[in-house]
Amino acid sequence: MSIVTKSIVNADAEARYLSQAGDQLFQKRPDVVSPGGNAYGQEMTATCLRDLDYYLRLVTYGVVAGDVTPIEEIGVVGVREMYKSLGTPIEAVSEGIRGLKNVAATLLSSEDAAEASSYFDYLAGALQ
Ligand SMILES: CCC1=C(C)/C(=C/C2=NC(=C\c3[nH]c(/C=C4\NC(=O)[C@H](C)[C@H]4CC)c(C)c3CCC(=O)O)/C(CCC(=O)O)=C2C)NC1=O
Repeated sequence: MSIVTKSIVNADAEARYLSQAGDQLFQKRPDVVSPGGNAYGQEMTATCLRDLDYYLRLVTYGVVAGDVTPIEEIGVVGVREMYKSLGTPIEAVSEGIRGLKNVAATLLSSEDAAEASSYFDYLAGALQ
């Protein structure tokens, strides 16, 4: 468990999580980074990746707790309304979380990836 957490939050790995998950997301949803899209422009794209970073960290809290409660309380409750008010397509946030999960599968051992994947799945499901 502690190893999963360590490998997820390791600073080098963190940058890889974000750039790879971002690439996957923007390939699948080019609209969000196109003119008029919610993550259009350098600053908004960075804010979008920051949100994915928050969620990556939240997944590690879940893994540490062995429970989805921290993820639910910090990252799910009220978030639908928040994203709606920001004009952020929540299903694209969910897609970004699936991207993080894909990257986790490439960076972690299969055992650790399997453990983390249930938390990514919970979060992606709760947000879509
Ligand atoms: C840990 C709990 C937590 C969450 C989840 C959180 C999210 C969060 N995302 C925000 C903005 C934002 N979030 C996004 C994200 C995206 N836009 C897209 O199209 C993509 C699909 C997506 C990236 C995956 C963007 C672009 C903004 C800026 C929107 C704006 O300012 O108009 C804001 C508004 C304030 C700010 O800009 O910081 C919050 C509070 N804050 C928190 O404390």
